[in-house]
Amino acid sequence: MLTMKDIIRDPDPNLRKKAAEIKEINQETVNQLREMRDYVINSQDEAVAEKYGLRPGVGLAAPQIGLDKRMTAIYIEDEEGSPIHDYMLINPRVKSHSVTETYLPAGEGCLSVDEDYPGLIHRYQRVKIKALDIEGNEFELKLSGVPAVVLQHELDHLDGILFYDRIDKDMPMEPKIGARPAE
Ligand code: UDB
Ligand code: ZN
Repeated sequence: MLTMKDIIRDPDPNLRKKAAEIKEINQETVNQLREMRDYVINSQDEAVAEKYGLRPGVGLAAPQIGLDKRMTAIYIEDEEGSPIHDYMLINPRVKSHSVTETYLPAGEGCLSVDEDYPGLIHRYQRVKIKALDIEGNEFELKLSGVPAVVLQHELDHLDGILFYDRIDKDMPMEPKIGARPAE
């Protein structure tokens, strides 16, 4: 089971590399991706999170556990605790996105970043990606708003980008023209 000690922290150089495409989806890769999903699910279970000291997360990318692989798990529950977004993505790539941008009004954090970086991170309001599932089948995923923000945050990890790289140094709290807060 993955815990916080498995999650590598900024400024570890592994977080700054472009992760490698997955050539063959073998059992080891599938197991690793399932473990990543399990981390996110466990971390949102109050009892489990408390017991193991897990920081509640909505997504985790392979480079965050030191793996040089383009894969990520996202798991988001609604208010009642039912999963509304539950994805394991292999070799995800953006096919198209909106012109409109969005942002989380409270800014972002990261399981791999212990420091606070106040400021808005502008991301696309809608994104369409293609990815492979654990069986190697290609599928398409269209997300908007908060889940789209989470997805783009995780995709950034695969390219060695951290959220604070995207904060405007001169006007960190200023929404860009036309950008709307994520819902
Ligand atoms: C998170 N959680 O999991 F919009 F209900 C963050 C942490 C770093 C604060 C734990 C989070 O944003 N939860 C959240 C957000 C919402 C609504 C809600 C819960 N990540 C995942 C991460 O670091 N992945 O690499 C950071 C998020 C910042 C924006 C998207 C992902
Ligand atoms: Zn992150």
